[in-house]
Amino acid sequence: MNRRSVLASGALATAGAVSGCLAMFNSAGGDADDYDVGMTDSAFDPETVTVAVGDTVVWKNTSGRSHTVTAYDSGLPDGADYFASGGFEDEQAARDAWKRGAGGIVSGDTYEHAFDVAGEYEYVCIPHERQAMTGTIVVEE
Ligand SMILES: [Cu+2]
Repeated sequence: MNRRSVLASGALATAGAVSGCLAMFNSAGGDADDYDVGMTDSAFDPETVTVAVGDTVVWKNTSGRSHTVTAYDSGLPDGADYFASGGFEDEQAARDAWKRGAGGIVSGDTYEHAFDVAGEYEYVCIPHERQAMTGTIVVEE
């Protein structure tokens, strides 16, 4: 089941009032929230999300800092597509781009990726790697 962000709609006006509840849900349940993974100053929230094959995961920068969503080359199931905010082909390209200031998700922005291969996906925020800002997406059949 695929799903689209509703950020562009009027839902944004009420998002602040209910944001305390949003993190409890993920896309697998088809809830009317507008993202699956939020971001604090130095963490993905929640760090682990479980979805079904074909689901789209939406990250939203709910902090005031810029972050990246950058998959580890070594953290993907066999046959899975690489993913990174900025649309880079691999981890090195994403890291090189970040040095030039590209690929970040600014405050309030979203990034999304559809997961078509089952397995576990490990990813990191490049600028906050030293603070262990990492996450896992578990994709189930
Ligand atoms: Cu970060």
